[in-house]
Amino acid sequence: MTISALPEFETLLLETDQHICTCTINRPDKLNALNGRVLEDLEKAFTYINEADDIRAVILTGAGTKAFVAGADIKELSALNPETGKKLSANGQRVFSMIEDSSKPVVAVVNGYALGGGTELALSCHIRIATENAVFGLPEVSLGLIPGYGGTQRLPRLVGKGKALEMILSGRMVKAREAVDSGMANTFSGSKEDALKQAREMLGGMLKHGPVALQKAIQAVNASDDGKTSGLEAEAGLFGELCGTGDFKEGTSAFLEKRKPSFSGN
Ligand code: DAK
Repeated sequence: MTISALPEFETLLLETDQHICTCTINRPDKLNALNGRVLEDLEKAFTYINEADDIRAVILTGAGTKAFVAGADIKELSALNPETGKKLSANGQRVFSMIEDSSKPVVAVVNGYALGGGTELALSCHIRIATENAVFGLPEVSLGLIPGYGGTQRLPRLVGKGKALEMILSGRMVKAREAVDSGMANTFSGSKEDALKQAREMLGGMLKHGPVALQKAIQAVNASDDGKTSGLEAEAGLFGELCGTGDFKEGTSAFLEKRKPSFSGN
């Protein structure tokens, strides 16, 4: 699919520039809290992004400078019962897994509060850049809940079980430097503008490489989280698939012929 016009959403803004799509969660008056509509829009947006040939990478951020996402919408949460709670959790998990499994690199620019579902959303992205005012945290226990959008699984993989339990059981807020030191965020920048610039530069560097290799690298790393298949088995299978691609032939030939590769994505 090639891009004609970007789709429009009630709660998201999509813009593309040089094959990088910036997806902004846009409920600034509620600090971009995740309600059902945001989840629905995210699912549609990522379905579109994953299929759009002209989009090769994504930046996910929140509108304004105060919050990335201040959590699941507490008004909606308060009305849940066991049945609707389980359904909402499964629904959110599906959307967040779709982001994690995207074949295109997804960088979260975490600008301000990323609490509860906001931290969980950032954790489902491939890379996190925190602004200097970023605040992460999983305060669900303070609402009598536990993280319901994958936080109990993704956080320990990044920071280790002990640190994850300490954060989840205390519900305490973690500032940008601690987030980077613990491995929760990859790096931090000053302002949101600086972080967006850094994300674009980082993605620009990645996009010089063959798209198939980027896609398989994401798949292989994600396979290490999957209890069903052996990550090493998945890596070997994906490596083998890459050896049959034009990008592999072009990358190796370009090196041997001392020229820059020109990847076609096949
Ligand atoms: N939900 C709804 N509205 C929110 C919100 C939220 N999470 N966070 C902020 N807002 C709204 C405020 O109500 C306020 O709206 P108005 O009163 O102006 O109409 C507006 O955003 C501005 O917020 P504040 O006036 O509170 O702003 P402050 O600067 O004073 O404070 C703050 C910023 C981020 C410290 C504060 O807003 C705050 O504490 N927000 C709540 C943070 C939080 O606890 N988030 C929820 C985490 S728990 C599950 C699925 C998912 C989850 C769990 C289970 N299953 C289905 C099982 C996930 C849970 C969570 O995310």
